[in-house]
Parts: sequence; structure tokens; C-alpha cells
Amino acid sequence: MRVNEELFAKVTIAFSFIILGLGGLFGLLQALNRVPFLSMPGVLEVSDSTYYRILTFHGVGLAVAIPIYWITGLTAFVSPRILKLEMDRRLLALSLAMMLAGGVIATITILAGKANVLYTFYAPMKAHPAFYWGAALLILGSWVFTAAFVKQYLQWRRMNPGVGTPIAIYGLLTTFIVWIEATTPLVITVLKDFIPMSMFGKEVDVLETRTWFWFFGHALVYFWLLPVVTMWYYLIPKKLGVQLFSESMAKVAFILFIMASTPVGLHHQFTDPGLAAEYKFMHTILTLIVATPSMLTGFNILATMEKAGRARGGNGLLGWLAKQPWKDPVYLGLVMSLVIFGVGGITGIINASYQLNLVVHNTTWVPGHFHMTVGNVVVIGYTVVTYALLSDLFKKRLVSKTAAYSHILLWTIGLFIFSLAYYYAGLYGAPRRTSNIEYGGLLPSTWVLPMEISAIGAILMFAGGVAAVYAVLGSLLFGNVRGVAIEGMKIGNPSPETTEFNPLLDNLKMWVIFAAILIVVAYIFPFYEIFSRGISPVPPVEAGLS
Ligand code: HAS
Repeated sequence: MRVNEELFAKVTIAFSFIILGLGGLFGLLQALNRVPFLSMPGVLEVSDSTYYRILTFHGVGLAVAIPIYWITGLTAFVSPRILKLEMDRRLLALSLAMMLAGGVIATITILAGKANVLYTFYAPMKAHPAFYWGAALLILGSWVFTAAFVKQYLQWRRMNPGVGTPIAIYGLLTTFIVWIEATTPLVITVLKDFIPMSMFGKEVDVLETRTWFWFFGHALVYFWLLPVVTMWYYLIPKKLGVQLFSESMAKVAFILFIMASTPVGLHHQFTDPGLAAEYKFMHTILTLIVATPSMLTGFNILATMEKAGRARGGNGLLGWLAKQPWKDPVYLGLVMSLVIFGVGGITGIINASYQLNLVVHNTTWVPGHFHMTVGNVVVIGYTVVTYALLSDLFKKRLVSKTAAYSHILLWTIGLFIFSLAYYYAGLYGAPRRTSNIEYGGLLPSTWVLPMEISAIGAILMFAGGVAAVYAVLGSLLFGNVRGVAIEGMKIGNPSPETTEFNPLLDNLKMWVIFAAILIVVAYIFPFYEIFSRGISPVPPVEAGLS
């Protein structure tokens, strides 16, 4: 079969919503299992091994597979239309085959209970080799896609020397640059440590592999986020019929993401012994730098909204808010995700503060933080942008506007309830990543009520997730016979996509070189410390209490 950009985008985007359905169901089961009065024989019996199996799928599926499929799909749709150039079809076909094969292999291994290692797969826990090979294939397939995208962009660059990179392409390029920064250490440790460990019983060093993992792990979160940031910059002004408040500020924000997304991983390892405080401090400073582009983004988008609202007659301090196109589910979802990012993002700053991190690390506070960020900003962002793609890409109508609104509202309300309960319980020390929080009946009473409240949030989120999956997959199945037409991406309309070339901001090569230097500086010292002290390899242990 000939794979063109449209087919690639259709398959990957549809695939990501199938995974959302299964991963969301598992999420609900996990939340219910952590309610003390539900997790007992005769009510809801989820064995420990089943809990870790579904939690592994929940993490790998929702946090790794969905973003890879959805982001490559979005890019395959957007970039040929804006750049007016085809992508290399052979690379596209190869990438699709690798990503689908990798995803299916990893999924089967997880669902078979052979990889209960969670998405962080900390050594010395060992999964079946098929898990690591599947994940490696998925990621290498995304690298092939990155090569196709960069090749297409460089061709466009040569043909358009005096033209600034269009903002949507700039954002997507940033996304893939961050992805290569993030996944290089992951590929190193999977090939060097995890595959030999699972196939031949190689002994590996725990601290070294954790450091490689978190070298990947925090840049990963910006890979999830950046396409949503790109769509805030791209779609919100289009929906409002105005120019972005400041395109230069948007490009500065993307440059800061390129520079500082990766050299921050030690903020996940504040409590790890064996890494000097000086290096943790260096990563803290860089973490505060990477928070800056998010704040610039919040300012830029709100200023764009205010400018448009005032032009439409909205007066006074907040009158412009009433003049926004709230009835458009794509617009509502994008703005809602930005507002929630404010709450989730601020808790990130708390996590990054060394003393406060000691209070919240490994407690339910952290899932509270990341459900607000990836669980909400990213899921709502991807879903509402998919609504916009229904007309342009799939040539379908939205099967139910009610489902689209229900998804945004139920998901957001449910997520607030869930995350606030998790934040609260975390402050009282409720642990994360455990199948059971009862400690043989000795659990502190302060954990019980928030866990019960969080389950209500999870049920609402699940209902919102069902609405989202129905809105997307239902539209794909029935959207040519019924439903409402949804405004598409409006590429090239009303304003042209390109602006004037800026020698500083449009010189991405220079910023990538600076980013590489910064990453080397941030990681050379911790790795020198680990290796100069001498590593202590330990034998692998079978994960998952099967
Ligand atoms: Fe994080 C842990 C620090 C952002 C995801 N994070 C995680 C984990 C995940 C995750 C998945 O420093 C857990 C990993 C695991 O399994 O262990 N995070 C940060 C910081 C930021 C941050 C400083 N995280 C994210 C994003 C994620 C994400 C984004 C996913 C997409 N995170 C941490 C730390 C840990 C951590 C530690 C380790 C914790 C531990 O100990 O384990 C920053 O990038 C956030 C910057 C954002 C802001 C918000 C700006 C405000 C905006 C909104 C403006 C709108 C307004 C409303 C005001 C500072 C953009 C206007 C109103 C209207 C009506 C229009």
C-alpha cells in the first residue's frame, strides 16, 4: 500500500484514540482500587500483578504511545499543507510500519503480564525482551518520521531563503528537536543496559540507569506539551481572526524550550543518593528557566484574546472575556487547557523546589501534578485539535457536539476533583505507584476521604473520556451520514502563514548547537561522578509478582 501523508495521519490519529479508550478504562480501575472500602474481596478485586500490569499500560500507552502517534499524525497533516511540499513517502511508510509494529509488540507484552515494570521501567526490574524491543522500534520509527520532516523543512528552507519559518512549523520542529534530545539517552540505555539485561541477565547499575532515564523523562513531558503550545499559537488567533500578539515572543519561547527542556532531569532525582547537591542545584536553575517559556506563552495567548475581545466591543477589566467564541468546542477546549496548565504548571514549580520536593516526592501529589498537565492540557488539546481535523483530514462531520462539550466539561471537572484530592493526600504522605495503600489496616485516616473523592473525579473523567472517544471514533464511523460541520484548521486563511526572516530567531541550527552544549555541561558532571566513584551493578529481578 502506498503511504502518503493523509493515510499516515489518519492511521496514527485513529490509533491514538483507540489506545485512549483502553488506557482510560485502566485508569478508572486503578483509581477505584485505591479506595480502601472498594479494594476488598467481593467488591473490587484487582490483584497486585494485575494492578501493575494495567498501570504499565496506562503509563506506556497514554504517555508514550499516544503522543508519538498523534504528534507524528498532526505533523504529517500540517507540514505539507503549510510548506506546500510532499514528505519523503518511503520514509513515511517505513516509519509507520516500525511505529505500528513496535506499539503492537509492546502492547501484547504488557497485556500478557510480561512487563509489569511501569512506564519508568526502573532497573533492576526486568521485563520480557519483547517489551524493550517493541519500545525501541516505536521510538526508532518516530526518528525515521523526524528525518522525513526535517528533510522536507530543509528543502523548503533552501527554496525560501528570505522567509521566516511559519509559526506552526516552528513549533512542530521544536517538538521534534526536543524529542531527539529526549530519546537519545533512552535509546542508549535501552540498547546498552536493558536489552542485554533482559536477554542475557547482564547486571546493571541502578543509579546510572535512573540518570539515563530522567535525562529522557523530563524532556518527554515537553514533547507531549509542545504540539498543544503550537496549536495555542496557531489556532487561537485564527479562530479570533487576529494576528498573534507577538510572533517573536512565541519564537523566543520555543527557543527556550529547545535549550532548557532536557538538562533538568535531576529534579526527578533530588532524593537519589550518590549525586552531588551542586548538580541538583544546577538542574533546579535550569528547571526554573524552562518554566519561563510557559509563562511567556500564557501572556502571549491571553494578550491575543484580550486584543480580539476588545476589538469585538468587550470593555472594562474582563468584558473582553465575554466576547470570545466559547460556542466553538475547539476554541473552548484550547483555552480551557491553557487555564488548567496554569494550575498544573505552578505545582511543577513546587516540585522543583528542593525542600518542598522532599515533602511531595513519591506521594500522590505527583500524579496530581501530572494529571493536571499531561492528563488534562495534553489530552484536551489533542482531542479538540482532532475535532478540527475531522473536516480537513477525515472529511467527516462531528457526530455530536454534545459529546464534544461533555468531554471538555466532564474531563475538566473530574480531573480537578481527582488531582486536588491527590494533591491533598500527597501532603499527608499517601504513596504513589503502589497497588495498595492500606498497610494492613494501619493506613492513616487522612488518606481515606481524599481517595474516595478522587474516585468520584476518576468516574467523571472516565465519562468525559468515553465522550471524547465517541466524539472522535463515532465521527470517523458515522460522520458522513450525520453530525455538525466543524471549522477546520483554516491553513493559509485569513492571514498568510509566513512572516519576514529574522536572522536570530529563524536560525534554529544555532540554537540546537547551544542546546547540545548545555545538555553536555548539565550531564557530564553527574555521569563523571557516577563513573569515577565506580558503578555497582546488580543482577536483574523479575518484575510483577505474577
Ligand atoms: Fe512536571 C514530575 C516540575 C511541567 C509532567 N511532571 C512530573 C511527572 C510528569 C510530569 C508525568 O521539579 C511525573 C514523572 C514520574 O512518573 O515520576 N513540571 C515541573 C515544572 C514544570 C512542569 C517546573 N510536568 C510539566 C508538564 C508536564 C509534566 C507540562 C506534562 C505535560 N514535574 C516537575 C518535577 C517533577 C515533575 C520537579 C518531579 C516530582 C517528583 O519528585 O517526583 C514547568 O514546565 C511548568 C511551567 C508552567 C507554568 C504555568 C504558566 C501559566 C500558564 C497559564 C496562564 C493562564 C492563566 C489563566 C493565568 C509555570 C501557561 C487565565 C484565565 C483565563 C480565563 C483565560
